[in-house]
Formats: sequence, C-alpha cells, structure tokens
Amino acid sequence: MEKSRVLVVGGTGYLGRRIVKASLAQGHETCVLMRPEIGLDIDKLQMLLSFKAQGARLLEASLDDHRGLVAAVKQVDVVVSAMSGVHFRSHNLLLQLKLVEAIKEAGNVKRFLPSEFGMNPARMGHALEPGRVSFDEKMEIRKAIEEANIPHTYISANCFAAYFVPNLCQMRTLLPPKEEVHVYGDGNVKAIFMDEDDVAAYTIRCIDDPRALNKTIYLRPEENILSQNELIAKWEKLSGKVLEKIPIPSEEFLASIKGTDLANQVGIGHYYHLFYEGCLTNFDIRDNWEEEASLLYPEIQYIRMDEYMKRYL
Ligand code: NDP
Ligand code: GFR
Repeated sequence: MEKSRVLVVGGTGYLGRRIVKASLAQGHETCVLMRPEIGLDIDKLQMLLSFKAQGARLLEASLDDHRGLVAAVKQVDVVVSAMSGVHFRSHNLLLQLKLVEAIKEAGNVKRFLPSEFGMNPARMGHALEPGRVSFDEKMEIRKAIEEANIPHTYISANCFAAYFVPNLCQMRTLLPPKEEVHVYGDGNVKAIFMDEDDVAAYTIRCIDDPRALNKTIYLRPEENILSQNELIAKWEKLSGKVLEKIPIPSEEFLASIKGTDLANQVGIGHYYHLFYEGCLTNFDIRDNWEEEASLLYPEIQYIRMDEYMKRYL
C-alpha cells in the first residue's frame, strides 16, 4: 500500500526533529512546517535546511495563517503535531486548535496525531493543580478533533528517557547524581522509560496502520517497565558507584510545591502521579480503544535503559 505523505508540525522541536527523522527513515514523503515567525532563529532555520537536504519538503505557513495552513495540509495525508508542552521550555498546546480548524476545512487528512506523547490525559482527570493544565489542554484538543470527526491516533509515550533516566528520576537536573539520590517513597513504583528516537519510530510506524485508527497507542515495552530502584541499581552497576539513597515521603514531596515557580509546581504534580501514584502502570490496557506498540510492532528493537545510560558514563 502507498505510504502516506506526512506533515510534521513542530518539526524542529525536541521530539519533532526525531519525528521528521523517523518519517524520512520509514520512507514517507515528509513535509515540515516552516513558520515565518522563526525570523532570526538560526538554529531552527539550519535544522529545517538539514531536513530539506535529507529529502524533506519545507511548507511555509504560520499557525496564525488559516489559509496558508489549509494549503499546507492539503498537500499531505497524515499530520503529526509535536507542539511544545514542557513548561520550562514553552507550552503552546492550545495553538493546535488552529491546526484542527485547518485540517477540518482541508478535509483530506487520513490521520492526525496531536501532541500528546506522555501520560494519557484521558486517565489524568484527577491530576493535581497546576500540572493538570497539561492534561486539560490535551483533552481540549481531543474534543476539537473528535467533534470535527478527524481520524486520529493518540500516542501515550510514558517517560522520555533523557528527562527521567540519567538523573535517576531526580527533578531539576538532567545528569546522574554523584553522591546521593532522593527516592520517591520506597522507590518500587513502576514507570516506563522510552528512548525518544523509539518514541518517534513507533509514532510513525502506526500512522498507516488501521489497527491504530481512532485509538490510543501506549508505548509500554516489557523491559522498559522499571522502578526508580531498578534504575538506580542499573546505574550503580554501570558506574561502579554506590549512591546514598534518601527516601522522600509523599507528604514531604508534595509540601515542596509551596513557594516554587509555576514550571516546577507543574513538574512536582507530574512526578507525584508518576512515582508515588504509579499512573503509568496502575491500569491494564483495555483492548477496544487501546493498543500497546511493542506488541503491534515487535520488529522495532527498542533501546533498553542500561544501554541508554552508557552515554552518561
Ligand atoms: P518543544 O518545546 O521542543 O517545542 C516543539 C515545537 O513547538 C517547537 O519546535 C515549535 O515548532 C512549536 N512551538 C512552540 N511555540 C510555538 C508558537 N508560539 N507558535 C508555533 N509553534 C510553536 O516540544 P517538546 O518536544 O518538548 O514536546 C512535544 C510534546 O512531547 C508535548 O506534547 C510534550 O508534552 C511531550 N513531552 C513528553 C515528555 C515525556 O517525558 N513523556 C517529555 C517532553 C515532552 P517549530 O519547530 O515549528 O518552531
Ligand atoms: C511522562 O509524561 C509527561 C511528562 C507528560 O504527560 C507531560 C509532561 C511531562 C514532562 C515531565 C514533567 O513535567 O516531560 C518531562 C518532565 C519535565 C520536567 C523535568 C519538569 C520539571 C523538572 O524539574 C524536570 O526535571 C528533569
């Protein structure tokens, strides 16, 4: 069957650039939105030019330019959005409402993947303030998609390795601890950690798969379902270092939300759900509207986390 033509929106972003790469690697005619607003952002422009050199087409349109966006969307079959959503970077998920409007008017899109790629927002109705905004906004986008009857796939990618693994799930750092590690509760709550290139590979792999139509696809490969204690043990084994473990009870962790900036308050809420509540693994994947990617695509050799950690030695 003919491979769909793909438009990536947010293609120079942290995940977006990996989605462009995966789309090209999997043989899709790949377009990347080039926004006029990038102005003098030389890194973005250079990245877009590198995508063009790798065979992608750059489609010029602003999210604020409805007609331009419709014209861009009309040139493809599938749209994948990797719009920003991490607070200390930028957070513009609701801009996707303009993209939904353009897709609705264009009428030709066979699959739209909105920017999700984390906890399943449909399972986060109970989420703590202010972090709940991430999920409420993603649900607002879903509502617009479903009201417009746009065929879609939602990707619940669990934890991006670079944000959660080398730092052994510590907040406010991206590097391994040297002496001590704060352990959330007893450290035995299971989460799931994904190399970001694997997130992109699974995302593109499902765009032409009817089994993923109008479904939520979880990225939950068996060997990457790990607790914080298991991550710590892997790092200690690799590095030959023993770290002092300092348990942080949930009450103390939640109390630390006071007086900190909004981005960190959002993060604390998210980390509470991830590592005290176990929100990624405290449910079974139902079969009717949910699938698990490593079962659908066993041919994808996903990176294990001891392998991932090696680059930080
Ligand atoms: P980035 O912060 O890298 O931003 C992605 C893109 O958003 C930018 O490159 C830009 O697109 C676009 N964008 C940002 N601001 C604007 C604006 N004002 N107007 C138009 N476009 C804008 O995103 P991430 O890769 O960090 O996040 C992508 C998704 O992944 C989010 O849904 C986030 O929640 C999720 N995520 C999940 C994680 C996990 O652990 N599960 C970790 C990190 C993110 P352009 O390229 O056109 O300039
Ligand atoms: C795991 O799913 C998600 C992760 C999600 O559904 C939404 C957002 C995220 C964020 C995490 C928590 O906000 O992506 C990465 C991480 C961002 C973050 C990392 C926030 C505060 C921090 O101090 C931090 O330190 C590494």
